[in-house]
Amino acid sequence: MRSRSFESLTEQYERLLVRPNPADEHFYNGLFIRYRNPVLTREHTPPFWMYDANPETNPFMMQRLGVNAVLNSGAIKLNGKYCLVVRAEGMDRKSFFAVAESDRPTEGFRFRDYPVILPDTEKQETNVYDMRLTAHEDGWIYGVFCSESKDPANADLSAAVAAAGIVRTKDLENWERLPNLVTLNSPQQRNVVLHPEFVDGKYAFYTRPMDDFIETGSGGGIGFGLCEDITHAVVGEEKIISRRKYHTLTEAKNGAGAVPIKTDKGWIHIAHGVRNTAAGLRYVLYAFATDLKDPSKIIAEPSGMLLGPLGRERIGDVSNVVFTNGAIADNDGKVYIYYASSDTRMHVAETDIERLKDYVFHTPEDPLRSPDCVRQRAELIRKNLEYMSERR
Ligand code: BGC
Ligand code: BMA
Repeated sequence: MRSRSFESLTEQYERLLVRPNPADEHFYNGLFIRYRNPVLTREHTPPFWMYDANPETNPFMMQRLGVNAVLNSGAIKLNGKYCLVVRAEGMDRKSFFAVAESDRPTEGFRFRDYPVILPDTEKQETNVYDMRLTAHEDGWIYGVFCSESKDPANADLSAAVAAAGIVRTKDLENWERLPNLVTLNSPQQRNVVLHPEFVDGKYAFYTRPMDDFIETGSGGGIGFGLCEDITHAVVGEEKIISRRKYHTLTEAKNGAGAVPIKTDKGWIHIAHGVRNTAAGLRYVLYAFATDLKDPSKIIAEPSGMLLGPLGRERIGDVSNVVFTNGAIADNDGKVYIYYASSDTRMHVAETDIERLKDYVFHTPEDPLRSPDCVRQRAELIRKNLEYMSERR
C-alpha cells in the first residue's frame, strides 16, 4: 500500500469540516427535522490527535492513537457559539471529553486543539463519559458526568461502580473539579443532571438510583433530590419522578438526558428509555414535563418514543441505541437536540419550543395495554373519518 502524507490527511479532514449538512427531506413527523449527515464523527477529530505528523518518526504515516467513536455530548450555547462537550473514545476504549464548537447549530463543528484535561482527583476512576452541561443561576457552568471505577469488592473484571463526577467552568477551558456526588440511599449513579435553578434555595439533581452497575434493580426510575452545598454534594432522599413501567420503553432503565428546558407551561425533559430485547438493550428518547414551581412534579407524560434510531443510525459500536445528554434552546425559540446513534457518532434534531410543548401536552398518554391502545387509535380514526367526510 502507498502511505499518505500528513498534509493530504489534513486536507481531507478540512474538506469534511466544511461539508454542508442539508435537512433530510424524506423524514417528517411534524415535530422535528432530521439532518442528512451526523454533526460529528470520528473523522471529525483532527489528524494531529491521531498521527505522528513527522515522517521521520512515522515513516508509514500510521495512526498512533486512533479515535474509535465520538458520541454522547453535553451541549451549551456560549458567547454565540454552539458548543458540544463530546465523549470521545480512543481505540483503547477509554473515553475523554473534548469541546467542539461552531457558529451554526447543525454543521461546521470543529474540535479545539486539546481535549479537556480534567483534574485527576479520583484515584480509582478509570473512565469518564456522558457530561451534562448546566448553566446554573449561580453563574457557573457545571459539568456532571459518569465517573466509573473497577468494583474493588468483586473479582469479575467487568464489575464496576458508577458515580456522578462534578466539574465547573466559565469558559469550557478551565475546569474546577468538585468531589463526586454522594447519594445516601443509592450505591450507584449514572445519568445525573443538575437542574439550572435553585429549588427551595438548594441545588437540585436529577438522579438515577441503581443497585448495580448495569441493572437498576429496585431503582424505580429518574429521581430528584436536593443538596445544600455543591462543593460537597450530598443527596438524601431521591423522589422518583419518571417511573419505569412494565411493557413500556422504560421497562429496563431510564435516565435524564438533556438539562430540562424552561417554557411558560412547565419544564420539558428529554430523557432516554431502555428495554431489553433478544438483540440486547434498545435505547430511545422520550419526553415529559414537570411543574414550573416544583420541577419534581410530573404534569405531562406523552406516550411512546420521541426519537428512535432510524436507517444508518441503527448500526454502530452498540447498535440500536440513540442517546442524548444535551440540547440547546436558542434565543429565537428553536431547540437543537444533540443525540448520538449506536454509541458511534453525533446527530442533531431541530425543533422549537411551540412544537415541543404541543408534543408534550397533546400527545395522549400511554394506556399501558394493547386493548386500550387500539381503542385510543380507533377514536382518532373515527374523528378523522368524520372530519374527512364532512369536508367532502
Ligand atoms: C460504558 C458505557 C455504558 C455503561 C453501561 C460503561 O462501561 O462505557 O457506555 O453505558 O458501561 O453499559
Ligand atoms: C449507557 C449510557 C451511554 C451509552 C448507553 C448505550 O448506560 O450511559 O454511555 O450510550 O449505555 O451503550
